Amino acid sequence: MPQSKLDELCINAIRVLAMDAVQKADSGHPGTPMALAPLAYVLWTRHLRYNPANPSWIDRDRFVLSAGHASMLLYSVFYLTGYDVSLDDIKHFRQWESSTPGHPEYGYTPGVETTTGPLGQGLGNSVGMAIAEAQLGAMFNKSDHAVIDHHTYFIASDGDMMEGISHEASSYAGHLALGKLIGFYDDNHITIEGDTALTFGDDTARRFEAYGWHVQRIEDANDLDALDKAIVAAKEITDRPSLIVVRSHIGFGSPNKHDTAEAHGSPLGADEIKLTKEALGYPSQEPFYVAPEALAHWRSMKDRGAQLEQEWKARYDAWKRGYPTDAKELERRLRGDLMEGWEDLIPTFTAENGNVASRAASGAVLNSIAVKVPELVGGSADLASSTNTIVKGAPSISRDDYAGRNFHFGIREHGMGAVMNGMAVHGGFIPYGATFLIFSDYMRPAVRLAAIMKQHVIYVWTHDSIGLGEDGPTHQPIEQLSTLRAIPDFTLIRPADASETAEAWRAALKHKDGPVALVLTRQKLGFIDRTRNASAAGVAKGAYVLSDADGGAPQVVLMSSGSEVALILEAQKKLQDAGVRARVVSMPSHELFAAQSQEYRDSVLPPGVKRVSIEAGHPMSWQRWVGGDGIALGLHRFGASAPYKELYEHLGITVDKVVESAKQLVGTS
Ligand SMILES: Cc1ncc(C[n+]2csc(CCOP(=O)(O)OP(=O)(O)O)c2C)c(N)n1
Repeated sequence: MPQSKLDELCINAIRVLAMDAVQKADSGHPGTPMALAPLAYVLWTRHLRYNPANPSWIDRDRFVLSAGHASMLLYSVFYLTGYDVSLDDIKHFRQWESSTPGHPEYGYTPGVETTTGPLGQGLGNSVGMAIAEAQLGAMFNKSDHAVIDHHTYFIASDGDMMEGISHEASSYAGHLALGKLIGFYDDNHITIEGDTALTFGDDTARRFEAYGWHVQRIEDANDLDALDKAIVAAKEITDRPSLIVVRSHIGFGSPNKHDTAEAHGSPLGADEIKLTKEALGYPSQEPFYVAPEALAHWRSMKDRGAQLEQEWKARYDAWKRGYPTDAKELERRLRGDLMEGWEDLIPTFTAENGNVASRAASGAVLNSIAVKVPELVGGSADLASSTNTIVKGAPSISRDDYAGRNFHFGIREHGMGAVMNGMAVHGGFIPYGATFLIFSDYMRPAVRLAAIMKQHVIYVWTHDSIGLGEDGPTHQPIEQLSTLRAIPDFTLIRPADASETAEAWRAALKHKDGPVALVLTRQKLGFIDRTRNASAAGVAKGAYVLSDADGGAPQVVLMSSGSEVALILEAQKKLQDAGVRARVVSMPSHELFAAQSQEYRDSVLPPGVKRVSIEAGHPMSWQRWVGGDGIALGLHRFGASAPYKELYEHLGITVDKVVESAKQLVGTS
């Protein structure tokens, strides 16, 4: 189909809005929206199934702008097609509390499916979305009804393709043969420092072919017909993901800035915008002008979208009538409600269980509750047997069985994190992903985004300290606990025994507005007798008095988490023998505790009573709780390769150190 005058006006409207918004904001990225305007036009007017009036329609196609800096491409399309994004919002691009932030942010702008900007993440999220679609489809569609049946599209730039995460996610997508995943690679040869020839010689098309993707090439990003045909072909390929490599020219239309790095991330300037509008033959120089006939055509997408959703709704209703139990279950999952009675399945641990590593207790809890939490799906980055994250007897997800709940993410921690985020924002799942705590570093950019988006994902991070022993300093986390605790809207729970581990899972599943990490031991932990100590239910409040001082108000508070709680229990006894009344506080989660009332916090940590904390990690995050006159014991050095009991002794994570510090504070040393 040749480009008509109307097509041209519609496409140039995107270019103009992008140029003008960036110019007004005096910052932003005009070049890529200008280059990709034709692709957006073809996609949003001919292919993408969406309803601007209902951005949360569950069976809509998903679109992810992995090159998040090109956000004006999205915002222009949202305004033009009639999402709840006004021209005024476009004029407030990048301003305080506007719905058009610098990079697309989940929850801020109707239509934005996920937060992007850190390059590569969006690509990873789209793989997760495509997995979620395939899983829900496999679980809920019937031979006569496809109620979950949509595509996931993404646009990736050179930067997305250079980032390592693109390898992890695309390799996994190829392996799973995600046939409804369709990506566009914006091959414009330009990054911030200049021509990609400076640094990037990959044959990206062949790279994706090697992953098992179907790949097409388009030589001219302005060729609507070629774009249209390629998308049609990509949709017809159902046994593999598709990549369409689109040769484009950044800043297209700008006489002096097209094909330059300058067009990437700065306003074109008033003079250049004038020249560009002239060169494009745009009917007006007025900023933010959209020709009425162009807007009318774009806005006809509202009717198209309403009709698409209506047709789907009719199919959905028929399915719901035929399969009411399935419908009830799908609707529950999409609402994010947990199934009634799931908590009854949380096991109770007793002295008979003996000493149990918290990773093993976690595996037992997961396996007990799994049947009543079917939306809890996940796995590990090739550490299933070490992290105890397999649901026994359940099938694994594969290209032949998308309904399998056990995931084998492969040794792709970063990709795993991004896939989990994509699944979570898609809806219908609480994804979990496991690895050693030390390798949380390998997935951290995705973890941070889960927190920014407040997504309900669960990390199972085991081998959580020098307590892992012989594997040595490369595997022993030191700074991880404290630095993870510094992530806003992130909850970390490090349980002290099997009972706290069960409560940690309860808290993790109930905490719906952000990611939760369960931080678990490799080594066995002693059984804490709950008939003599407080109930582990205190985990829900982040910290609780596990064992109070005998014979009067405490003179000192001892605090810890995880494996080191055993040390402070022991220290309490020794102090008592020495005539010092010590309270033992188990603090599995700083964040859950910080969220409690001042009254509760004071009841656990009485003001004026000095405090000692101990944790087999860097003590930075404990300073807040011990205060200026307390002592935070921990590690200021890397660990070492040795049996763990020896390491604790050599590195000073000992009962004696706690006793000594407490005595020092109380003034009896
Ligand atoms: C992980 C990450 N590193 C660095 C950046 C900063 N950055 C933004 S865009 C970009 C590269 C721009 O080149 P390209 O991806 O080709 O985008 P285009 O110029 O085509 O818009 C960089 C380095 C980022 N957003 N994310």
